[in-house]
Amino acid sequence: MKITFILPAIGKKTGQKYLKSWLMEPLTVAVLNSMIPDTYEREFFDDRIEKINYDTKTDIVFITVETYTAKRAYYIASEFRKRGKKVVMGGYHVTLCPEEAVLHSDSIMVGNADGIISQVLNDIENDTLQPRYDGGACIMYKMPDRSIYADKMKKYLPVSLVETGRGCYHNCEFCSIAGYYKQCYIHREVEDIIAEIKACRHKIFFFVDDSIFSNRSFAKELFEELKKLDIIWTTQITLDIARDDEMLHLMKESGCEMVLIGFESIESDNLKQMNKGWSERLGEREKLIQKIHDVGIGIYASFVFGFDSDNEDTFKATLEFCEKHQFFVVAFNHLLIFPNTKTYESFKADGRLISEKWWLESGYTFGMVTFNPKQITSDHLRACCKGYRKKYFSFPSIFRRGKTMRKRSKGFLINFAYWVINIIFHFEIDKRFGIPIGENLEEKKK
Ligand code: B12
Ligand code: SF4
Repeated sequence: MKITFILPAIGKKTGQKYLKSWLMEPLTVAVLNSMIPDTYEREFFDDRIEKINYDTKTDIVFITVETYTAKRAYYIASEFRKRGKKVVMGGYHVTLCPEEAVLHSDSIMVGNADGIISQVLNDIENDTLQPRYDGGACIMYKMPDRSIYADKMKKYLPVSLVETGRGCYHNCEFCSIAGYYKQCYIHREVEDIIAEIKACRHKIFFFVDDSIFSNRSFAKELFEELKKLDIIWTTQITLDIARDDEMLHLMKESGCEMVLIGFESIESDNLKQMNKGWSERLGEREKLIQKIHDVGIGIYASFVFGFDSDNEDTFKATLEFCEKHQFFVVAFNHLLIFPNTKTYESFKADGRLISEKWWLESGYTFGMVTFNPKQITSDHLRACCKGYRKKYFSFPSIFRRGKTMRKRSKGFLINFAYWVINIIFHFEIDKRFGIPIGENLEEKKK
């Protein structure tokens, strides 16, 4: 029995390569691969870097689907199905939009595969594949099997992705994690995580968790163990962690050099609108940021624009805020209305969606705003996201921040990473905006 894994790409501009900053190792595939018994043959096509052989001899095709890759995933599925192959889909988009994914596959899996994949495999072997499986929220694997993409490692950024837990206790209305995990949080065993880290190739780690501090005693235990390893790491956090001095120092001592914080907005009304008012209630935002910087940890600050209080003044104020704090990097994204989130339902009910299924729309490109904002036009919102990103990633700003970075952390690797990442982001702004979703992926050279 042979399984073919596919990671579909978002899209690319004609003749151009896939966006470099998106080229991280596909942990999802390594995790799924680890759940397949040794007796199975397997292969993997990473649509971002190579052509898919639709004529490959295989018994079953496993496709992982995100909202941005759904259009491409459905195309790939149709090519395999035309050739008589069975297709199973899973992942974020399938979980959020099962009624759509089911139309394009022989079977779908909603939720995590960990506890249910063996049943799917049994059903495939017995020719009793069900149209839908529900894996719920769980995390049960020990060691992802990265051998599935060992031959492609050179194409990926030199960062190892490791998952320590899943889910998040918060319930921000625009967030797919909230839609998928419904405010639950689960984590792996510390000893399994440490064994995995030791087996990884790179010294820089991205813990892909959305909320590693949901269980603080687990986080502390993990960081104490990380201290014994010579690695540097980053993860996503919420600002409240900066209130815990002991935790902050432990993070730094264990190798944390940068954290990603979803500030989302500096406007209180926006935060209330997205049900992230709690982040403002923390108060002392400036003081907490300063504390993180003082221990020598950089911040990747992420903002979302397009909520009801936003206009160009919000962009100006946000840029000033970011320049003041000299963040490592920033993301100025427009609000993405992901399906099956509360934001989706409320914008739909108010008749503000320009397209209800933007992810499948022909002509939809990356950066296009798919709803009507209250205070500015959708085109203006898009132009501001691009324009203000350009200001932050202008060379004078990169140099200014580079000097501050050097004072904040003496580590060679993190300072080197600062320059590489900022320069990549500088050149990627024009490349990123306008990428046609699901297009140009059959080109010979990727
Ligand atoms: C690492 C990461 C990235 C990396 C690279 C990802 C990659 N594919 O290589 C970077 C930083 C580049 C990135 C970029 C982006 N990302 Co991202 N990313 C993540 C993150 C943090 C971890 C993904 C991961 O590895 N998870 C671990 C694996 C094991 O979990 P999993 O994928 O859920 O898989 C399990 C199940 O879903 C299921 N399953 C999955 N696939 C399949 C397939 C089959 C057949 C079966 C049976 C089961 C199954 O089984 C698995 C095991 O239980 C997630 C959030 C998260 N915590 O998951 C966001 C996330 C996936 N990203 C997201 C987004 C929006 C983006 C961007 C569009 C952001 C942007 N504006 O630029 C880009 C798009 C990049 C791209 N797709 O090429 C969203 C997607 C939302 C959605 N509705 O689709 C997420 C969920 C974040 C969020 N908070 O909303 N991302
Ligand atoms: S805190 Fe972050 S991961 Fe958690 S629900 Fe809010 S946006 Fe999503």
